[in-house]
Amino acid sequence: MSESPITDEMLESYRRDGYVVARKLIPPADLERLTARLDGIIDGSIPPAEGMVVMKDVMVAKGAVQPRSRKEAIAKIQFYENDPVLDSYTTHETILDCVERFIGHDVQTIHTMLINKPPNVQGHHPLHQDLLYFPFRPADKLVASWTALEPVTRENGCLVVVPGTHEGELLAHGNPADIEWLNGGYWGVRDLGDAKERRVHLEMAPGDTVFFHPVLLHGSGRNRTQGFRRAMSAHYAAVDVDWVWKTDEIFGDRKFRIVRGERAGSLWDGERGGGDIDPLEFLDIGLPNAGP
Ligand SMILES: O=C(O)CCC(=O)C(=O)O
Repeated sequence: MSESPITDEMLESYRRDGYVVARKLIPPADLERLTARLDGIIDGSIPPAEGMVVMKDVMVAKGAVQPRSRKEAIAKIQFYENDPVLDSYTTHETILDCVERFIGHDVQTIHTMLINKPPNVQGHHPLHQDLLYFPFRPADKLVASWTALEPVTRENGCLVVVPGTHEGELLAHGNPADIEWLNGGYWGVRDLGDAKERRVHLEMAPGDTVFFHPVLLHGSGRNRTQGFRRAMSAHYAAVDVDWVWKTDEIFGDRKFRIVRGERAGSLWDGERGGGDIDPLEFLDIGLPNAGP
């Protein structure tokens, strides 16, 4: 069996810090295929696959910024799993070899996303915890992969992480003060304590991939350049996780695909809903039944 790209040392650092960066994990030829496909979807020459959500930046949508191209207008693509080229990232053998090291051999994918941070918009992502968005537990059986498609720097809004925060609890999130200029769902942790002072900026080269725990506090800065900051991500969970939210209404019939292990190729068939947790308990944005 070939050696995993995640060495024992890297695994130890993931367990200690809640994240680890694997340098040059995705080869240039694969990155080129992914970015060409993304370019085509963004410029409109490739129609979005079924279920794919191509989102404008909110400042563009509200007319506060005039984009000079379609590429400058689009902030994010969610749910790319029905696009075979983009989805080759989710099922990339090298990514899955890494994911296995963090959460075990039987793996399902639970979310897919691409972020195209254009210039001239607010576009930062407040410090948050991804567990807010997922009904599965235990948290240790979830992991995100996030790959730089081009150079990612402090100037263009790299990811920031707060090492060790994955040892904590899921915290209350809310709207940041500038929510008017941030896209829907960009919630931030309400009480950050000294987390901001402990931030680490993850500058990355194309193909570098960070794996992080769903309780890790992380976010990203504004793109202060006139270029783009594009990254691709997927979230994974072990197959034997439990659904702990009371409801299954938020995700409806979203399909959770098993991509590695004995049942690869089938869908997660655990019971949805009926847990103890109301996801809105952690989201104080004035929604009905959010908060106390
Ligand atoms: O790519 C970014 O700028 C932020 C991504 C992020 O925070 C996330 O995937 O949870």
